[in-house]
Amino acid sequence: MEDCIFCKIAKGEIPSNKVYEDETVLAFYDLDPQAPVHVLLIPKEHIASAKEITAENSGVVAHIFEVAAILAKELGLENGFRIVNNCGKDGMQSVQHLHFHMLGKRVMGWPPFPTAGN
Ligand code: DGP
Repeated sequence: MEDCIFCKIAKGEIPSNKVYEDETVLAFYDLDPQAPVHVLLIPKEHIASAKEITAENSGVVAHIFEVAAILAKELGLENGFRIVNNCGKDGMQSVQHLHFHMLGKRVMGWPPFPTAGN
């Protein structure tokens, strides 16, 4: 999709520090890491958010989790990791292209939750 930063990264139009790539999935380091290991996993196909996952496109989500398991071995996350998806405005999603944060080597309390205000 035009003007989508992660589509541009998927096409190689914007550089990224890649850790995994195949025909449908790309994984690269987050430029604003919130953990000692912070990788983003994205479908190359433009899916705007988790709200747009359907029976037709959900296969790539399963594949993303297979890739996460591969990366866990490669990146030394044998003690575990967190997978986080922020969806929509209330979910504090800032890039409108489906992505999963993979956080390793211990981080607690991210993402921050807004206070209820009451
Ligand atoms: P979210 O808030 O869940 O939409 O997270 C978007 C993440 O994307 C955020 O942690 C920063 C990261 N990010 C944004 N632009 C770029 C970029 O151009 N390159 C890389 N590597 N990461 C980016």
